[in-house]
Amino acid sequence: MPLLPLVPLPASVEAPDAVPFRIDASTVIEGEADATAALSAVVATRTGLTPNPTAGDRTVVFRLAPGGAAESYRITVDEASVTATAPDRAGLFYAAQTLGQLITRDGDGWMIPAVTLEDAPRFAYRGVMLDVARHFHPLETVKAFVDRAAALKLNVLHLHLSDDQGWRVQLASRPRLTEVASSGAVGGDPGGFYTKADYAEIVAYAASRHMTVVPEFDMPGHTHAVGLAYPELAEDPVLSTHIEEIASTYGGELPTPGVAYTGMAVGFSSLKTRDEATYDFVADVFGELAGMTPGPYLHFGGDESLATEDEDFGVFVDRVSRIIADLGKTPIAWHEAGSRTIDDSTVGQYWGFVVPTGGMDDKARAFVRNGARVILSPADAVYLDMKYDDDAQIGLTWANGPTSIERAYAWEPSAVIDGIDESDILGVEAPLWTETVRTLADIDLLAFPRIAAAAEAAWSPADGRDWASFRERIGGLAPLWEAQGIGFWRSPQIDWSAG
Ligand code: TNX
Repeated sequence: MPLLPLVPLPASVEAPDAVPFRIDASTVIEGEADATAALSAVVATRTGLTPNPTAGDRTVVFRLAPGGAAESYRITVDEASVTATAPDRAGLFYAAQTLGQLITRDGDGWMIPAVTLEDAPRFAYRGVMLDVARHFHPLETVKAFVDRAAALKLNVLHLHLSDDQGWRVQLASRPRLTEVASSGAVGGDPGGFYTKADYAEIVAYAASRHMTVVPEFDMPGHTHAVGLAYPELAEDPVLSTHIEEIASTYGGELPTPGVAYTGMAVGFSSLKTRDEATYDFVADVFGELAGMTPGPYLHFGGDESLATEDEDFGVFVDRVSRIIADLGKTPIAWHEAGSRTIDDSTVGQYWGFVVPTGGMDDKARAFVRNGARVILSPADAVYLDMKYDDDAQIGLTWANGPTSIERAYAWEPSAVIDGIDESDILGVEAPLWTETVRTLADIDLLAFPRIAAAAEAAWSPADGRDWASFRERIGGLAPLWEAQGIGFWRSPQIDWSAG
């Protein structure tokens, strides 16, 4: 018997050898609205059928029922009915995603096999990040990415909204950020920005798929674009051999004050951390962002601030973390900020390797010592922007060379950092940086199938995870992904089923 193509792997599945539930034009899908909409959409995409919700003799029902962990759900499928219950709407939405993956076809038509299934997430924070700064990605692309991520039970969309190449969200308090500093991108490609209405639309769209938006304004480094809009806030670029090497390897001009940066180097820009005007800026941009963001987190970056004096970096991250906490939000910072005095509530995001190097694990442990938790984004496992292999057309290789699907899968969150155990881990996030990524097709190619590996690390019980099983299960998802128009990478490591 082939494995059921369920990703992330549910906590428990029993599949008796029994008559399946048939899906045809008279199948009724009823109950809680988000879940019925989600399943109806998958049924239509996968089968071409548009079930009639008012008449029929076989019913799928989504029903809230108390009991069980947040986001958990139960499903029973037999010949006569499909029943999904959950304590909350997110759980029912995830039940719909699971049912969508189970839809298959035999000689008699479309069906869902008989199963009894219980499921609940391992971690509360299950994220993907999209860098909309190196390349701008329009609203429709972001929505498509949300649909893809939510289908894998990911519940956080982290948007990297500012970097050296551009500022991507309009703010009334600092209008020049988008008027002056949003038109560029890596390689001289067109830039762009989200209006406040666009941002609200992303937040609402994500919420309808049970995803929380975590917005990031990266600082004090990664801020060349801020200097285009407000030159008085930014230091001049600091050149180094690294910056010169990147320019000669990948092309692009060296960073120049007042000129949009279109290259791929990092670590040359800094805000003026000793000027009070900078903290007025920080209060404005995060204050306005807090008002636009219903979710609990605001990310302030803090990574790779190589052009900021060490002592100044400490003062800066301390003050910014407090500004955000005073806004009633929980700050998140990349792990570099962990070695400094910061607001105790600050969550750390670890981007070192699966086997930590260079003391990055120490920085991550500091957040836990403060009493906060850590998000794991080990770069050589979950960075979706790495090449799959040396022949890949797009992607980077700095994270220990190319990242195969197997390497993206074969890591265990609680084993990455000594002293950071299950209860210290808020969750797992897979970032997609977009230096080499221009289109939704590029996003699909790099994200799929590795995003599914990250989703399984975030959702599934540790003891059920197994590469051979994952390999077979994602192979079985090919027909669904094809029907959904997802341009996944057809790795020769996977036996993609024809379905
Ligand atoms: C490192 S990891 C970065 C980004 C780059 C990325 C490319 C981290 C917090 N920063 O600035 O886009 O590598 O893979």
